[in-house]
Amino acid sequence: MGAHLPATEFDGTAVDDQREADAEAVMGEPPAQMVQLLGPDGKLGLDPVFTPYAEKISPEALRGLYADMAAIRRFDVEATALQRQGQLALWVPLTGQEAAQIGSGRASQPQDYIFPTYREHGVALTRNVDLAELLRQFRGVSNGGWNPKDTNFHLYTLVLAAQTLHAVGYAMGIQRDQKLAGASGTPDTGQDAAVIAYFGDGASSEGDVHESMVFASSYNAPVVFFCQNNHWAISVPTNVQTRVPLSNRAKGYGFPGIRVDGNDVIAVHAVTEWALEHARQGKGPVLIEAFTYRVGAHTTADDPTKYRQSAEEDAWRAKDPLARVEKYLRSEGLADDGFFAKVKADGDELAAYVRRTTHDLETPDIRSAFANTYAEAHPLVAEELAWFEEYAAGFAGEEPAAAASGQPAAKAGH
Ligand SMILES: Cc1ncc(C[n+]2csc(CCOP(=O)(O)OP(=O)(O)O)c2C)c(N)n1
Ligand SMILES: [Mg+2]
Repeated sequence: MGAHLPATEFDGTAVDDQREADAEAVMGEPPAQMVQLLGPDGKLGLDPVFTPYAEKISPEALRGLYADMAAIRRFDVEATALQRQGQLALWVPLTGQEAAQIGSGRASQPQDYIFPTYREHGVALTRNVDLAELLRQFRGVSNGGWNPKDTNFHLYTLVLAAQTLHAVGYAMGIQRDQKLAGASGTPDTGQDAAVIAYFGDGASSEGDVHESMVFASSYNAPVVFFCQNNHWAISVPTNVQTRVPLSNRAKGYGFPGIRVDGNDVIAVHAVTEWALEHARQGKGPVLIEAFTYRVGAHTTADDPTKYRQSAEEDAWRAKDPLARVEKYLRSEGLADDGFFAKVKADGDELAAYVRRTTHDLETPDIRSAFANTYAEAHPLVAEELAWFEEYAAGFAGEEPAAAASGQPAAKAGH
């Protein structure tokens, strides 16, 4: 007797591969097919279901997808530098995942509602979130940073997978609004809205994901579960999270699961558009597993050299999501040097804007926390504010900043 589990979370990857193969053989499951249209060689392939969706992307839109990916990569470099210079408490890099995020975000419609994790900066860009606002939380000057009602892009959720439940609840709300609108005969402006719930390979092990998929399936909720399998949950590799391809899990809940090349922006866009359409038409949820890779560290507080090989990183760099679009655009004569130079200049301008704005972000008056605790005045909050005012008065005569905040400069960890 005795379970043959890896001795540590880093050990026994080969054992895990074998277990996955055994599990698939026992269940008669073929390995998940991966939808790929634009390969690392920059050549466009065909897919019976998704090519018609890819064909809807005009040359101009494809240049736009490239420009978005380049902009968010440049932003990522700038935010990492700002953290290293002490201007941000923490940064969560997205490099490597640009296609998964830009492709899916650009496939969404303005009326859709997006629930991100904490790494979806690329999706934020597609939803017109001001990227300087996005840094507020990472500077420790806000618990959120932007108003989700303006963009239908929810605040970042750091509690793994919690947002998948919120997303399904929201999707079920859309259904009920539609029903009410139908009964009263009033047009419902959000009628064809759908929801996307982002989560990671590690988060897929959380009970919240299971619960949200059961509810979504039972109620046929208009939600797309978008799992970015970036192969790592901090130091834990995906094959410890699951013995089968993550996309196969959808079968157990009774809805479609699709594995897509997460480094192929065309395929991601096509698959997400298909899935959102499916959800909008009342056909229920879809799980998309975007097969991608976190090229950088988990956060600026992490050192991946402690738990993974550089050869693995190099192999994934060769599948870079931007390089293949550049190859395609150039070989098809759809973009020239002037286009790529403009993209670079725009990226530098964005970086300069973000840097300037971050330096200008002021530490908020802590009294705003009391004001925003409840919608209406509350005696306990008033009592605590009075205590704080007395405490802050003890700093009278000191630096105004210290007196106003009554606390040392914020530090954050993750
Ligand atoms: C409920 C919960 N447990 C643990 C953590 C600590 N934690 C933060 S990120 C992370 C790994 C998440 O990995 P994954 O879901 O694959 O997303 P990725 O960071 O790779 O994008 C962990 C364990 C947390 N934030 N929330
Ligand atoms: Mg991960």
